[in-house]
Amino acid sequence: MTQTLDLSGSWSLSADGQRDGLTISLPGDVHSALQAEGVIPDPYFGKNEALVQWVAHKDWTLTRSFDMPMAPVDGDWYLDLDYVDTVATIRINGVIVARTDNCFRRYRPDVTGALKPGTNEISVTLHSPVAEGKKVYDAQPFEVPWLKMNCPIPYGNMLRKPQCHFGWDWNIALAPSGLYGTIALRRIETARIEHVTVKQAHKKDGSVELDVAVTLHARDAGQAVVRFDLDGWSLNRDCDLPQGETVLHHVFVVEKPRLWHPAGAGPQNLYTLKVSLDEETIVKTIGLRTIELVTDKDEAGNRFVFRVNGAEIFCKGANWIPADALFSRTSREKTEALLQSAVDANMNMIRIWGGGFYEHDWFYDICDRLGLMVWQDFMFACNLYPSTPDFLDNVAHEVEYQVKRLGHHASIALWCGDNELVGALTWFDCSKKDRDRYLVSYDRLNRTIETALRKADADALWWPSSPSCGYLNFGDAWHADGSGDMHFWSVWHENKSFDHYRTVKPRFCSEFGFQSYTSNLLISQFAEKKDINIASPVMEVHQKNPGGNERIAGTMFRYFRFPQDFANFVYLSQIQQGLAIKTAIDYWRSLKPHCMGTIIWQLNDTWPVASWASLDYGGNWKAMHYQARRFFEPVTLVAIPSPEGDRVEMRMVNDLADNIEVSADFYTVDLAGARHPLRSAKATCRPDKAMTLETISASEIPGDHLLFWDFRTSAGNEGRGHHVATSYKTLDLAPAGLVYEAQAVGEGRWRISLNSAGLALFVMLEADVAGRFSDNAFDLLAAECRVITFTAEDPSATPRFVLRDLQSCQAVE
Ligand code: BMA
Repeated sequence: MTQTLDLSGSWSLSADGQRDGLTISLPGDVHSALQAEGVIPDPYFGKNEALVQWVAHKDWTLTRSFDMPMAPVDGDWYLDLDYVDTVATIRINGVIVARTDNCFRRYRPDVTGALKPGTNEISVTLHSPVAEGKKVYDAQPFEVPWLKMNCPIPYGNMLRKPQCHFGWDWNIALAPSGLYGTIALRRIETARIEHVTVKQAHKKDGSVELDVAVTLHARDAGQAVVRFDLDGWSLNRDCDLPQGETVLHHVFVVEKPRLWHPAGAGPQNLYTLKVSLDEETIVKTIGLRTIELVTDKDEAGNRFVFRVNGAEIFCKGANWIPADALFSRTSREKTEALLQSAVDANMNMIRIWGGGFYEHDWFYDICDRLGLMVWQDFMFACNLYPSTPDFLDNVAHEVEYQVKRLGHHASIALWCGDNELVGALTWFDCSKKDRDRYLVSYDRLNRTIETALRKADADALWWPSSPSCGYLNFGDAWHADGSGDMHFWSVWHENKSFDHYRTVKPRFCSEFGFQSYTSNLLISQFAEKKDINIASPVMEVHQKNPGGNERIAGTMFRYFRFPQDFANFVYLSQIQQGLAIKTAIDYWRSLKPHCMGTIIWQLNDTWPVASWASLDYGGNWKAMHYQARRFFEPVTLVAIPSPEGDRVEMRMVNDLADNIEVSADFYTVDLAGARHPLRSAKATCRPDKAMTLETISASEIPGDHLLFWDFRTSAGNEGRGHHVATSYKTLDLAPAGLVYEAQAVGEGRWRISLNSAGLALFVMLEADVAGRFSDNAFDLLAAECRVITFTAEDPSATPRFVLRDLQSCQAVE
């Protein structure tokens, strides 16, 4: 007998004043449907964002019919819904069966009474988020403002909906609506499975007890057989079910567990857990591991370290924002490619930032498989929020549902209360004037989240907010570096020099970033030739941080000679971004174990925009991502100049559990690209430590020379770095005589050999089609040759390449 009627697929779409016959494909969003129907232009192109603002001011009704397979309607039926964005009224045959107001909850209304034999009609009215937000706003007992600089569309903080939908300093403001998850009718035989949660207890003898808890919901009392299966090891449990919810436990004992490890620390072993009842089967992948957040006191304050399977892990990663501003443009494959890029650049953690979504189940499955630890924020960001009883009740349900849904994932490392809500208390007049009220209001929300988390999973790791100096500590974690996690924004948002990264010693930096322009290839897809100018209105629409373009250009004046044209400006902005972030990461990694985490703001983009991302919208690597793969290598050698500028300390950084031998040749390079040897050094870096290999005195580096080093490690990697004592703009670089030859070596693959006659810094090849280079943004000295490959995304593409380096990008007479 049919148990499930999947209602995804084509629905009709209508709104007041719109023509008949529009359709939408579910799961999907309204804007994408309207674009596909030719009602609106591509919102990402040119200045179209402004032209599509009306969409968020309307109510959109989606309808379809379906046939009940039996007459009369037999048994009990419910509607299974998640990711409903957001305030919606759902009707079956004209009867209201559900009203939803939280995109982050699941809804399972009983609809038996509304169904009829034969053809039925279901409709979902997605109410205007602006109008619905305003209703909640008007009902607040006191002013609850949002950050207008980020969110040009108002009232987002009133709704449980991704906060970046209302605009952000990297996002297009569309306030989209849609249904992005399951929409299905299901029949309950005896009962349905509400949740499957898992607790793991690692015993002294090395075994693991896996306590599987199944929550069943029975509409009427009855009997059921529940089947548990762990990697083929299975058993059936007969049980009597009273009406309502019953929790059933089964404990598997895994005698010789194969443990799950974060990327770089060991294999990602996974077990498959299946729980079945009648025709319903829930499948979860389980990684066995212990995880702790170590916050012991020390001289500087309190540590902030993740310990996995007993080993302290230095977290290297980036912040994750939604995969796209519009859901219909996302796909599992595209998201997987972005996460794979994170791991390819030696990252082991992502932070799912609190202004987006709790991601789909499969997202975390990918993270489990890739060994990417997930720092999971609860979805609150940069605003003040209501603390009325109905709002808090809604939040408590959201937290309970999400923690029960996701808590079993080995990748989930931490649950964090919110993004920057403590800071937000200082951003508004009302909360500055009456901090008592707003702090208490904040604490009510924060306490609600913590309590609901603990109720759903007593063992989950909890951190109250990001950034936070610690539990019930409402200090300034943007500048205080002794305890907790830090968001260090002084270089970007306060216009401090790159050196300023070396004035703080974070315990764990969960946000720091520097913007660059998105690559020329993408710009050519949203801008016409006439708009190709750094200050054109189209480019300004594609820059959401007020003053962002000035900051990029102003920083260039500080460090570089100005680029000769727009395309080179884009290139140099990316090199500059990589340099800024490398300065921070090299220093903070060299401080380990004082600092134990560096999470870059941000990994990805939601649309083509100038931003802090290291990946372009669509997933191509910007210069910084190639650099990140190098500066995040498990073993590396970094240059830390002294504040006085009289010496450069060369520090070995080892994230591995073994002694690693590092050997390096130090030399200076003149502006013609010739090497002048200084000396060599070799030493062992102890497991999981940073140690000094050598100190080079500034007096050893002649004027107009750069310090260079080549290193090799017993871990099998090698690398090169350089240090410029002054700034790049002081160097009278000569044309490097750089040439390349590209040769097709198979479907969409190109072998490119590069030759340099002189000194070529930050050599970067660009293609006019999407794809990835085996390496990029590296240095070549006189008479050096390097071979790299390019793999095009579309194997039939015939790319054209452009080659740039620091000298060639600069303005000429
Ligand atoms: C942060 C984040 C985001 C923002 C970013 C860049 O602090 O939490 O809100 O996009 O800065 O300004």
